[in-house]
Amino acid sequence: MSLLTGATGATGASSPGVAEHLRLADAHAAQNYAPLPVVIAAAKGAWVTDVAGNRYLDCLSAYSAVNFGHRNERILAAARVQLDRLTLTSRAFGHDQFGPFCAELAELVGKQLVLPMNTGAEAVESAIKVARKWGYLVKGVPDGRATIIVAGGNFHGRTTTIISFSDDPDARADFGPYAPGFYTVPYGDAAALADAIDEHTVAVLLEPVQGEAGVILPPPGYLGLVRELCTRENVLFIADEIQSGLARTGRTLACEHYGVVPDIYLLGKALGGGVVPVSAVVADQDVLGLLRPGQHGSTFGGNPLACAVGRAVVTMLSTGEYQQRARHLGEHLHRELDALVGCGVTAVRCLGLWAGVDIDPTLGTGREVCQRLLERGVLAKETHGATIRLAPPLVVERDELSWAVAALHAVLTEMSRDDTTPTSVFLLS
Ligand code: IF1
Repeated sequence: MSLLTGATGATGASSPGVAEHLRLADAHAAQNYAPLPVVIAAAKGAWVTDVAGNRYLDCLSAYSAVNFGHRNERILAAARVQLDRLTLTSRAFGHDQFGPFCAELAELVGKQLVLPMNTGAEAVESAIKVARKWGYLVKGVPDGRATIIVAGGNFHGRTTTIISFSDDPDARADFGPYAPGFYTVPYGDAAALADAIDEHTVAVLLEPVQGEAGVILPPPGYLGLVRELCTRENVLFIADEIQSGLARTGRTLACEHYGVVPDIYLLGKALGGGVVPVSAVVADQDVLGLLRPGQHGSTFGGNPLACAVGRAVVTMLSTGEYQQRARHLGEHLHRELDALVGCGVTAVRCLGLWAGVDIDPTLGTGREVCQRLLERGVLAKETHGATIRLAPPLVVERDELSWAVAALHAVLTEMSRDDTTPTSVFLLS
């Protein structure tokens, strides 16, 4: 079946116009990314089109910020209505989208209060501030002594505080002095966490599923033990669902898979529908109720356009249709990826429509695989080393997933032939 209409997956850099775009970006932008050589000009649903008219299946979704598909009609409609009414007031004044957005998001998540922010990192930073304040005002930790425990392999954003507790050398190097008050324990090790908690610990901050680490799923029972430890030791459990949340894993929140309710949820990315930055800290009165006027804020946090888009996202999530799609299509994706184990793939981790695929490092790097996938019309991004993450928009179709996995199989077979070490061609059974 030809899934593709129009040209597909040419080597982007050679197409007319692409080279000029890449030259301008190289000449005038800070080089804090090394993007694949593709210049996207349009998108709809799960597909993007580059400046030369080549189409690609998006298997990154802007790191799960485009869960509902590029230019989702319901989200765009909500944005267009709001654009024609009111876009920004600051929170010095109220506006008619704010209360409804907070009420609807709180209900979706099952908490009482919402602190709307913009980026994921802002939500993480806001949660760190609120957890520390809770530690001093409620738990009785001596002022300035609050500590927060994080997991090795974490990714929570790029601010100077957040990279202070990153163990990724690229994210951390040369950005000191580093913020104090954070301790790192191995992800998945509840005993290490129990040993690390002391009278100054105010919170444990975890991704329920570690995205950038390679879609690392928690060991059975781990998150339940984290919940028990936090409850027993009077410590806040903060779940960073900025990448894992909002239907990506087949549930509204990844924590649901593990029967765990954290004290604080962090949301972002897809909360903005792939249109505007929207993030939020969501918790109950006993935590977020501690904030008083003047103690925290943001020019754009909770702005009318963001709230209108966020309301459309919450409404779409309230039916469960996207969660169901992610579950059912994710089962299909998982089955198809599992068939590649032993054919250039060494391991697959999958939860909903979110997969970490470990490539045999003797074949090449994740980056090389993604470069070759690009040439076959599939956009994907490596995490680290030889691991690629697949996170297509949840509107993707079953046969498109099969087509993308077939492209991965073809790439791995091609790389095995290119490889100097003698390996058999990967024939699917
Ligand atoms: C980049 C990674 C992913 C996140 C979680 C907070 C944030 C993120 C679990 C901060 C953001 C983004 C940031 C972007 C690429 C991407 C990323 F590769 F960096 F690590 F997804 F895995 N918590 N992740 O995943 O949210 O401030 O960006 O809105 O910085 O390169 P943000």
